[in-house]
Order: sequence, then structure tokens, then C-alpha cells
Amino acid sequence: MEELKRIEKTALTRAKKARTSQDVAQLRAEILGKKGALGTAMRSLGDVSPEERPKLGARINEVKSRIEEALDEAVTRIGVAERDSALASGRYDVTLPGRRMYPGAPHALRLIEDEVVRSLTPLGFTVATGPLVEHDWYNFEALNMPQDHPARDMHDTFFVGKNTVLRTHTSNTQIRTMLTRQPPVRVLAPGMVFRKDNLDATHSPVFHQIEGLWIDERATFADLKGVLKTLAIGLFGPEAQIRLRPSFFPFTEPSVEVDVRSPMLKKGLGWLEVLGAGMVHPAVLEYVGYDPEKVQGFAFGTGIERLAMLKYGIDDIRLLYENDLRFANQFASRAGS
Ligand code: FA5
Repeated sequence: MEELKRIEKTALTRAKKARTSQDVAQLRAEILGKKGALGTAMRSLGDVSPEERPKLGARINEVKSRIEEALDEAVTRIGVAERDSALASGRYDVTLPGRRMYPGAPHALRLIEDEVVRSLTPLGFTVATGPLVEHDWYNFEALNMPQDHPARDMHDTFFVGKNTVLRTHTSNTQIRTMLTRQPPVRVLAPGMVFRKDNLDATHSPVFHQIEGLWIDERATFADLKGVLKTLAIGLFGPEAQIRLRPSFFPFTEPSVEVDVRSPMLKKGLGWLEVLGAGMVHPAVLEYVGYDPEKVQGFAFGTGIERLAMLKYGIDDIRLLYENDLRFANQFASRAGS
């Protein structure tokens, strides 16, 4: 009990005298820390008789809370004093110009991806992802492009191993989705893709696509047109129009290329090609174990860079990758628009 009284007295006096936050921290460690004076007192409880123990324990707790209070008071007092002295010594010059803040802005490619997703989620689409390093089977074979198919030439491919490629399109995610889910399926698959294309104003060896897939008992070409129109309006405004031209993809039949025209676009008076699409080929449905007699559907895929270039009037794809803040910040105000 005597020793406790002494500890308390010293601690309270030293707390009052403390001048800096370090003084308080040191005192706190010396008295309240594990190896501090009170900690030692706590441990000595084991040596006293069972009758004495509760009384002594209660007393230790009392002393502890009084010391804590004194230390807290010291912290407040010192904080105020330190601020006053900083102000008095003129460390703040209120006439200096403020420091400029540079808030981040979403990248143009992110904005386009978000817009596509936002336009189509009300129709029941959800987002799916697939691997960037892909087995040949998912990237080509199951998409009706066997080993020697000439359509493979259109995708100049980076081979990582004999049967492993950097995916050349997001269509691998169609296959992976259909293999793991049963219809109805409605997914959007955004992501990075790779082709051995030389970097120039309109091509990059690494670029981004977003893929759509809708499979159901009765998902028709008319539904595809409706989805594409919704997408065009979401991206290019309510007056956007679409035009479908016959095309070829090994994994869709019939296949189309889709052009868009909108007064919102600078080149709005002409038709601009924006994506490829078509009804999923029955052979692809068979590859993934669906019955083409029972289910059908459509897919579409588009290049996000090209959409960004059209929408924002960017004439060189390289600007999208250079991270020049003067370029990147132009999109700050477009987030959510
Ligand atoms: C495809 O990749 C098909 N998978 C799209 C598809 C999906 C069709 C589903 C039907 C059904 P394509 O090879 O045309 O298609 O590429 C799609 C888009 O990617 C092009 O329209 C273009 O916008 C973009 N693209 C292609 N190569 C590059 C490149 N090197 N740099 C930037 N964008 C590119």
C-alpha cells in the first residue's frame, strides 16, 4: 500500500511537470507499461494473502485510473501549448497561396467500360471475367476455329507455350461461362486482350474489349438488335442509330458488323464501325455441352479503345496509354455522365 502511494505521488507530480508529448509517452511506459511500476505491483498480488488480495487489487486499479487521467490531461495541455507556440512563432503564413489538390480521375477506357456495363445491366447482364493467359481450346478451338482454320490468321497471336496463348479476344469468357452455367445466361466480359499488331495510331498489341453473351430458349436476332441499340444509346446518346452489315466470325452465324451514327459524335454524320456480333454458332453450343435444338443466343464484342476514340474524338490510340496528365485529366468531369 505504501509503495502504491509513492508510485501515485511521483506519477502525478511528473505528469504535471511534463512539457512535451515525449515526456508523457515515457512516463506512461515507466508507470503503466508491462514492465512499469504498476505492472510490477500487479504481479506482486500473487504474494499477498487471499484475504488481502481483493483490497490491494482494487487499490491498484484506482491508482491506475487516476494516473491515466493525469496523463490524458497532460496530453491535452501539451497539445494546446504546442499549437499555441507554433502559431506564436508564425509557422503558418496565412497569406501563402493554398496547396493545389490533384484529385484522381477515371481513365477514359474505364469510363467506356463502365458505360457499357451501366447501359446493359438493366437488361439483366452481369459481369464475368476470364484468364488473360489462355489455353488454345478456349481461345480458338471451342469457338469453332480448329488448328488449321484460316480465321486464326486474323488474330496474330502471342504463344506462351505450345497450346497456351495470351488471349486474342474476350470471347474465351463466353466459353468459360457456358461451361460453368446453364441457360439463361446473360454476361458481359470486359478485359485486356493481346495481338501481335504493331503499335500505330489505331492499333495496340495490348488493348481492351468487352464481350456480351445472351443464351436462352428463345434469344433471337431481334433481341440482339434491341441490345445493340440500347448499348449505342447508352454510349452515344438518345439519338444514336445503328446499322447492321453482314460479316463473318467463325463462332457466330449469321454474323454482323455494327455501325453507329449519332449527332453527339463529331463525325456524327457518317456511319462508324463499332462492333462485331452474331447468333452463337450451333457448333459452339455443342462444344460447351448445350443442346442447339433447345437453346440459342447471340454474342457481341467490341474494342474499348476504338469506342473511346470515337466518343472523345481521340485521334491516336497511344494517347490512352501514355499517362500524360494533361490528357488524362480531360476526362475528370465526364465520370458518371
Ligand atoms: C473479335 O475479337 C470478336 N471476338 C468479336 C465478336 C465477339 C464477334 C462476339 C462476334 C461475337 P475483332 O477481331 O473484329 O473481333 O475485334 C473486335 C474489336 O477489337 C475491333 O472492332 C477493334 O475495335 C478492336 N481491335 C482489334 N484489334 C485491335 C488493336 N490491335 N488495337 C486496338 N483495338 C483493336
